[in-house]
Amino acid sequence: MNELQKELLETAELAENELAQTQDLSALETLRVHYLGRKGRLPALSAKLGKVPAAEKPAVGKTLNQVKNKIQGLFEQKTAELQESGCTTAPGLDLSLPGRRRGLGRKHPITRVMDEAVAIFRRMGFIVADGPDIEDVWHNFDALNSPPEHPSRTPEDTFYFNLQGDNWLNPETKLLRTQTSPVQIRVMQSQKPPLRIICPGRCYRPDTPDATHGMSFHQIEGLYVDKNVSLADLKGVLAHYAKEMFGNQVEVRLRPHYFPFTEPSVECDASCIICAGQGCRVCKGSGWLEIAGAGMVNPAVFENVGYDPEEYSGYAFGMGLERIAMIRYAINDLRLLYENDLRFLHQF
Ligand code: 2U9
Repeated sequence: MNELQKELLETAELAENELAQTQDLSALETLRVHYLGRKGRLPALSAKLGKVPAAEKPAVGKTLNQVKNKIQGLFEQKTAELQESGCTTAPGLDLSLPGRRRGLGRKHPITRVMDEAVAIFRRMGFIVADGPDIEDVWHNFDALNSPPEHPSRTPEDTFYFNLQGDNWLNPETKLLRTQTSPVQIRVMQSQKPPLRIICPGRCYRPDTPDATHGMSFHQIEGLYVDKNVSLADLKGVLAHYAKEMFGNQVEVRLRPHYFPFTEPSVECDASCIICAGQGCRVCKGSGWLEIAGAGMVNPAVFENVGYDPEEYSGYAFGMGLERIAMIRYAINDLRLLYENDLRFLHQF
């Protein structure tokens, strides 16, 4: 058999194999150009016919025609096949399949705890107030009676913008708020008592992240200012909040503490919801869980915003929401809340 004849038969076989594997019209067209196009494989082989010895020409010419017809026939057949099956695009796309369902979203555990706490305080007559995450030193520290030497004000414990020398002591320097208290300062500057507000929101502190610390956290702070407000009013509100949030059997206790913005200051514990006060791993054997810091607004704070401390008194409290979510949903590592792993978040 002549060399060209062999080549022609090999080409026919190759084309047949490749066609069998083709699943869509655009790939088929690419293949057609490769074999039958003007600069394709068959025209190239046809050109070689001129150099075949005269005696062999008739036989080789016949094979050439047979191969050309076969390949053309195969292409026509495959084109019809693909058009009929409606498969005009990539393989694996079945247009008759139903669409993909969008997964139902849900609230992040922190958002759930925040919404719930807000709802509890709203039922007690508190109004939600909002303010900027980027604050200045005056609203975040000075107005709250925080002394310049307080360690929480150093750049180790607060995120400052454009830090230069000791400009973090300048009242105008910008920072990321370390608590939501500056919102209360702004509300007091723009409104007269009586005032009953809560300030939920994100706060920032440069901690090294671990199981119980991140670089930001969420808080709800509350403030009530009126005539003749007492620590008993504060305890009543915190007790009612604890019962609503953790269950009716929960008791609260206040322990003395110190904050610059409140005087006297307390920390508020709720009886442990895991062991009902008996002592367990979660409450470290004490039977109590710390749920908030609080106190009577320091008269110096009232003076800073232009309220008369002789006429008005008030209480304030603050609580971290991550801690509540961790107790509530038995989460042992805070970082799980911020990794955006839907396998984790979909459980709540
Ligand atoms: C004004 C006056 C006083 C808000 C308060 C706390 C006590 C407190 C912490 C709880 C856990 C912060 O999230 S936490 O780390 N907060 O202990 N916060 S009293 O006092 C105010 C607020 C505004 C004008």
